[in-house]
Amino acid sequence: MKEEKENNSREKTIAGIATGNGRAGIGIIRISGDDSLLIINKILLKGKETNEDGAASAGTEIKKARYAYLRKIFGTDCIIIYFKGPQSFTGEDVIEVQAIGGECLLRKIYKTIIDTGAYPADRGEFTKRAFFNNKLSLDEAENVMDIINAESEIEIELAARKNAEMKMVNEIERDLIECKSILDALFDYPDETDKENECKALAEVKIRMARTIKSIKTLLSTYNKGAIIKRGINVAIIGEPNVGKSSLFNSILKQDRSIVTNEAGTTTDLIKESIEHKGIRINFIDTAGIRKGKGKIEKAGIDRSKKSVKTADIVVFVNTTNTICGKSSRIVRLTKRQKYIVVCNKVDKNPVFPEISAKNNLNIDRLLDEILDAVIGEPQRNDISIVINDRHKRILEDAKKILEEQSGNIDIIENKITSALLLVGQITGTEVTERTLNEIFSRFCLGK
Ligand SMILES: Nc1nc2c(ncn2[C@@H]2O[C@H](COP(=O)(O)OP(=O)(O)OP(=O)(O)O)[C@@H](O)[C@H]2O)c(=O)[nH]1
Ligand SMILES: [Mg+2]
Repeated sequence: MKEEKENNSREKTIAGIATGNGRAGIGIIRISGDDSLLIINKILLKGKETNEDGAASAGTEIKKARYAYLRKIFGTDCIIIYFKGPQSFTGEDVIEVQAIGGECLLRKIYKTIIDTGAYPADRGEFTKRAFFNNKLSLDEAENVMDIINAESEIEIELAARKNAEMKMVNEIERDLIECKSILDALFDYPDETDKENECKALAEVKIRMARTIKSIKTLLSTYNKGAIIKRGINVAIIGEPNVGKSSLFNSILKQDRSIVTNEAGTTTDLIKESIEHKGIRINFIDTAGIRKGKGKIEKAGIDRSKKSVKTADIVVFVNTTNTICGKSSRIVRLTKRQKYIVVCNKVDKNPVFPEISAKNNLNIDRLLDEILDAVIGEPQRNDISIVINDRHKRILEDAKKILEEQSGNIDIIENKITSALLLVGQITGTEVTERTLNEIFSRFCLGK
């Protein structure tokens, strides 16, 4: 790894637009590497010498680190800050140019920087350099990406609580290292090892391995919940025609999204929209009312309704009475392997069943709370301290598989522990390979 670090093309100075695409008040272009200062000053001085409208800037060079310099580039005000390495994000000399956040302007400044000697940064290259220069650990680098990609508040909270996961993984690594040294002592000093000592050592190793497997299982069990939180909870709204599915959908979204009429069979296709409730994304699907469909279009729509039940995390079954019989019980049967909530709509017409009125927005928030409770569980939701990502899941599954394989032979146990350690090191950063780094950093966007 050390060699890799040295062979890495770190001596190249790189540049990238660090802020997102689209229009914004400000945008930031970042330059990192030994030539950062030289490149920005060339651009600024070029304007001064020629006094042309090209890359024009009046004023002096950038000299002092951590000062905000107001300069003009292409006639627009920019604030330029120089971070002298290693006191910078990447650990190298960094220049940040804060400009007006127009895409065209940012690209024009970026292009000038490249033309003046910088190389376009690869995906995640700034963060990768920060990792190589020990500014970030591997999990902190992954965290940066999780926060960049977060789509709901809860994902940000989860990223902030990542150290709880790392604490557990570090304990696993420590246990495995301890196992390895116990076994190595047996190999290194065979003369001093009698049968009794060997049995004692093996028993200690087995206790630690069992503890490791238990911790791995605990970590793996957090994955599903985390995956649901990341992509949002998928909810299919189903029921007979005209019970008010689309009205409920619109009421939840607080917008007139689906067509609502008093004719049965109004909705013929799936309509999907998401909301955020208590920081968690919920993806709702309005569906065609289920009955013996009349025309081709309605039948195809009903097929889609049925399929959407299968992919949902929970189904909201809309009814207009609180008794489920006949046709409605057939629909409920569709959800037999699924979690479902029955809601009784149109209670404004029939106040005997105090449930939902899509028309009057009655109890909509209660329904949303019930969805969160049923899929994630209210107490757990406040207590989700660890959620592992895809990469960690794959590694831990492999490690668990290796450790769980039965074998009494010391050589094989030692091999298993070594393999498990190599895997766990891909999370903690002690055993990082080029492939791991590429996998992590290629998921970043450009400029990060
Ligand atoms: N009184 C009352 N009427 C409602 C309520 N919710 C929906 N409706 C009416 O019921 C009728 C059918 O509503 P939709 O939302 O189109 O019903 P749907 O289940 O989507 O119907 P399809 O798309 O045909 O399956 C409309 O006339 C709505 O105004 C409610 O809570 N109270
Ligand atoms: Mg409808």
